[in-house]
Amino acid sequence: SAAAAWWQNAVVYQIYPRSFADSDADGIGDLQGIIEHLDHLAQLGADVLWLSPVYPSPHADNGYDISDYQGIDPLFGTLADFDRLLAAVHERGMKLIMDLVVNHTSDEHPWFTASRDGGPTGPKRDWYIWRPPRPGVEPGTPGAEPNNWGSFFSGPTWTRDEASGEYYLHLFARKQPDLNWENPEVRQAVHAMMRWWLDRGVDGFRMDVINLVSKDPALPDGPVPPGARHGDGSASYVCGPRIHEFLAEMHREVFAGYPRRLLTVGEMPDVTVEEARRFTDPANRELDMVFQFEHVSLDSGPGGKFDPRPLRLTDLKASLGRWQTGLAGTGWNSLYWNNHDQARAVSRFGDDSPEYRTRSAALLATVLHLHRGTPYVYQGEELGMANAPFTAIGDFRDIESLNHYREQVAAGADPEQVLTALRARSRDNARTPMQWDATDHGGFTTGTPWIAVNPDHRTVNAKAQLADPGSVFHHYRRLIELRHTEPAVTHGDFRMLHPDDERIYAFTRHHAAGGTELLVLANVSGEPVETTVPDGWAGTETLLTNVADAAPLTSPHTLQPWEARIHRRA
Ligand code: TEU
Repeated sequence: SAAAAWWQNAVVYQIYPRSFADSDADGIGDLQGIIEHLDHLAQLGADVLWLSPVYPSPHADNGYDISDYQGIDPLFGTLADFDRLLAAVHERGMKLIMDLVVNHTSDEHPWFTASRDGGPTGPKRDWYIWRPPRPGVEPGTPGAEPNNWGSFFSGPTWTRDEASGEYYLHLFARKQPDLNWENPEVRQAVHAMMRWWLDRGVDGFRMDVINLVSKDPALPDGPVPPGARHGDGSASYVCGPRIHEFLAEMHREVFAGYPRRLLTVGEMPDVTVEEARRFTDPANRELDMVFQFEHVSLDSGPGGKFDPRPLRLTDLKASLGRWQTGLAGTGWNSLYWNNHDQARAVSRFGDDSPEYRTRSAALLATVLHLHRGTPYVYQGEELGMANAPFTAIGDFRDIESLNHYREQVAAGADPEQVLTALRARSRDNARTPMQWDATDHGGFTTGTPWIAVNPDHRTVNAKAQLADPGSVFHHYRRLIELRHTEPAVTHGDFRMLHPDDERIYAFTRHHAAGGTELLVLANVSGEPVETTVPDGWAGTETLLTNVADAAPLTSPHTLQPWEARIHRRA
């Protein structure tokens, strides 16, 4: 196996710039705001900053719709500000990775306007995916789309261009046309743009929906799930026919040209563990790691993410355990509960009531960070930030949430029921501003924030938590420190214990080379739970707990509500 890479021992902190820190009072976060708060990341011990998109964009999807890959949106600052940020990150011994969004561009990107306005025979037509209407159906009417696929953001994946009468494909919003990766000129342009950022000094990329870029050119209709309005085209584009070829080519054309070791992580909806092993096997020279979605899909019903169901702990353990085993010795896992697309972990998997909020947030962190892989912390997660108390549809900003609401209500759904699902699952839960202090708007802005700050910032904020050794922040800091000092956290073999227990999450990490073994025990419930403890662990050293008065480990042992503890033995 290849020598250990620096990112195996690293923790990545994700910043969603729009919601992190606003330095110029326009209500939207910016690069200068990030620079002013870099010490927060350094105090936490983060090794890498992943920056969600900061490129020029019409912001139909908050920057995931890019109109210029080689610039900075004036909302966020300038290229000079970016260079200052990168230097400030490097001065602190951290690294910075960019968000690479190349499944699609904005419809305002010059590539797309040229493709559209040049018409069917224009030189850039083939940079995007254009098709004539379905024969036999009146063009422009529902059903005339080239196929039946539904978009991730509601409605069909096709929008008609009036001038030519043809349709372009967009797996996401109509303002996010998909690039045609079959065209080698498109791939070359993407590679050149990536080299431009790497030459500027960035340390790698997080690659947006990168497993969707290779489509079966036949674009066949997909099956229509019961009750759904559109077909599911995923069989034609999830890890499509040429995906491994495209990523190996990107590795050759881009990454291989840099002597320094980069970090590349591919975001991959619906990726299987078998595919992930192939993507992340260093021998294949594709990617370092992927973001998989299995563990954040277990609490959804047949209707998808807006059809929430209670999570069974046994399902979560079976899933994460399979990913641990599946990539062991070959690939590498990314570990996350949260990002800018997911509801807040403490509200979704923990207990955000005043009684157990701190403890359950710290438990979730303990369990995640002690799995084998690279942990990702999403801004505010290290404070135990919770879902927002959204009341009306006017409180939401996200295109996915707004489109879903509009579509469901138009189809006759009860608006209150749709809102209930949005409150649990809307991406806006993750996008309320960072809570820096107890002042108005949480110290995020002195202007009017683009989305309301969670009113709980009066008690839940970075300033208060830095001053409190029992805070969620300091628990994350200690977990990161443990990863940096105890090799078993990074390298130990993972073994799940008690797989059938609905309340206990327990596993060991055995590091033969270091002669150490770790035991993680967590009570994922609000009741005390007695659990058996494997032989030889009673009385061992407690490395870290989330309770003030942790009793020495006995066998059996009764864990307090939401208690988590890490033990070590030689
Ligand atoms: O997300 C891709 C994705 O599949 C989902 O997480 C998606 O955001 C949605 O929640 C599906 O229900 C990536 C980005 O992370 C997301 O912010 C973008 O909106 C999307 O791609 C398009 O670029």
